[in-house]
Amino acid sequence: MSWWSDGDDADDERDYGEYDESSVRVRPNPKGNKPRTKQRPAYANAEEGVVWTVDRGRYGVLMDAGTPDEREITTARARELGKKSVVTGDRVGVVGDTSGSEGSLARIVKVHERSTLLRRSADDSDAVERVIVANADQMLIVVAAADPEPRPRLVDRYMVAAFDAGVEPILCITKTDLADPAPFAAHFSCFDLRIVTTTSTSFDEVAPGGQVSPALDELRGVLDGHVTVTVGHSGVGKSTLVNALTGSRREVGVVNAVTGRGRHTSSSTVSFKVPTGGWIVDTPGVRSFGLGHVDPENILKSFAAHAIPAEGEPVDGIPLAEAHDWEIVDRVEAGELGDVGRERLESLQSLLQSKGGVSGRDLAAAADDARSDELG
Ligand SMILES: Nc1nc2c(ncn2[C@@H]2O[C@H](COP(=O)(O)OP(=O)(O)OP(=O)(O)O)[C@@H](O)[C@H]2O)c(=O)[nH]1
Ligand SMILES: [Mg+2]
Repeated sequence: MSWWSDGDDADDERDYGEYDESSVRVRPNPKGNKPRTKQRPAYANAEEGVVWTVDRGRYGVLMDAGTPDEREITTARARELGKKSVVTGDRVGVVGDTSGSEGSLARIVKVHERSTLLRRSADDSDAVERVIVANADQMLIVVAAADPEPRPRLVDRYMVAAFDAGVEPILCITKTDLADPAPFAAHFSCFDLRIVTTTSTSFDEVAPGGQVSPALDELRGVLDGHVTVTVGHSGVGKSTLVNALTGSRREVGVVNAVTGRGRHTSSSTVSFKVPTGGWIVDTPGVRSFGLGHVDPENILKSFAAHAIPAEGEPVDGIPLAEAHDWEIVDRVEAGELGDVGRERLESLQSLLQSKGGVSGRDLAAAADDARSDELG
């Protein structure tokens, strides 16, 4: 179940800098000759590739992507990388036998700076993070309209993780043949959040009536030009979706009729190229998605930044995105984002509480204090 244990210990961005090429240690040289830089020759010869999967200490790397020489090779991590983790999506420098021929094993000697890093922790009070994927710019939050039952608060969690990572969240509601997705989608109507829906017929390339499935077409449009990581509970249909979009053959599981839970069918994180453009990363479903590593201050800020006021002008003329945390609480309470906004705020406040950070009550008290300051 602990799919991340296939890879390396998660590290954080502080560690990251320590193993950067620029910080190769150069010993002082009393003779004043050129400094000794043991590793430089290896780095200079390194060829560039992208990690597409991590499996038990071996890293699948795609070389020369998009050229006639495109090939998948198997690599291991060079010792020089120290504790630095290598995760799916990493852009890496590779040396050794990069032919990809049977039995060949090359070495990753360099991990390039990441544009984004999506992580989670085991639980909200645990600051140790697990890295899920590097360099993704979109997160497809996959929930099923039914079987398993969707939970709005889990989507809130994913959105917070996405905002924290600098990744754009998109909600995908699958299995709309089993239930109407509209009531679930309505929970997020106060957000500037793109929502796509799919049914089992979305995956028959040609939908009944002879046209290419509009849902699949829309999804391809969403993915084109992006690296998109799927997240969601086991059994929601992530692998089904990835298979339909890319022609991959990821195993799909069944949802237990009694518990309504998936079987944790996928156990590794794998990227696939979408033939019409972009990359999609299939991840294993996890039971919890801890946010112990997220700065509590970012939680309400990202909420405000993506909120769409329910009606007209903001109550006090200042856009919610520019309001203080306590002001957001006040204004949502005043109905600026409707009932849906209040429900979302409550969810985020309980998230803050479970992180042991600022509680909703603290914020409400701050709002009261600020109000009485203003009054007198
Ligand atoms: N009715 C219906 N079933 C679907 C749909 N999409 C997927 N399924 C079924 O849902 C089950 C689980 O699908 P998977 O793709 O394995 O789910 P997953 O999210 O990859 O699950 P994990 O790998 O365990 O995280 C399979 O039996 C699929 O056939 C859909 O749109 N409608
Ligand atoms: Mg799967």
